[in-house]
Amino acid sequence: MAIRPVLIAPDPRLKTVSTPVEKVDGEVRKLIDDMLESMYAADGIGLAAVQVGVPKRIIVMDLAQKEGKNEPRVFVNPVITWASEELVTFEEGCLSVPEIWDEVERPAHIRAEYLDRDGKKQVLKADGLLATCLQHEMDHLEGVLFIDHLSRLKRSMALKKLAKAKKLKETA
Ligand code: GNR
Ligand code: NI
Repeated sequence: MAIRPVLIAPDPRLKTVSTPVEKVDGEVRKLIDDMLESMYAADGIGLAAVQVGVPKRIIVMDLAQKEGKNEPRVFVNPVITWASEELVTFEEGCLSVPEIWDEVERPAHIRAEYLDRDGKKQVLKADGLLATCLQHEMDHLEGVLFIDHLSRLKRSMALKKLAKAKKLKETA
């Protein structure tokens, strides 16, 4: 297993639309394991493959990791089959948009279909943090970041803050 570095916005690779996985084989499982290790190392609760520079439709997640438990979840080729009209607002952050948190409104309840780590088809009904996080990760598969859901002013402030942090890092 290996920790892979997470791409930081405005890296253009984060805007790539990811392509479906044709077969969940050993190579894909190795990528999944690297993604889980990279997510845990970065203290995130989710990670899309494109965030480590691989534009494939793969997501890993562990919503329990803050509690020191291990409940890894894997979603390959996920599709949202239904989303509620009811919306909910969550304060979101992103490993690719460090140190920026803001409220995003999304459907409160969703149904999804995906392949698991064994390539087996699964269906899921989700709400709460799971629904929000899955939608956040599925946005990554379309090249969309949570700051793209904010007002233009807030998005440009976030991008300015990222550019400033990058500059500081380069001169450090
Ligand atoms: O670690 C993460 N926390 C988080 C909090 C609220 C809503 C979404 C997330 S996902 C984020 C990790 C990440 O960037 N995944 O793409
Ligand atoms: Ni993210």
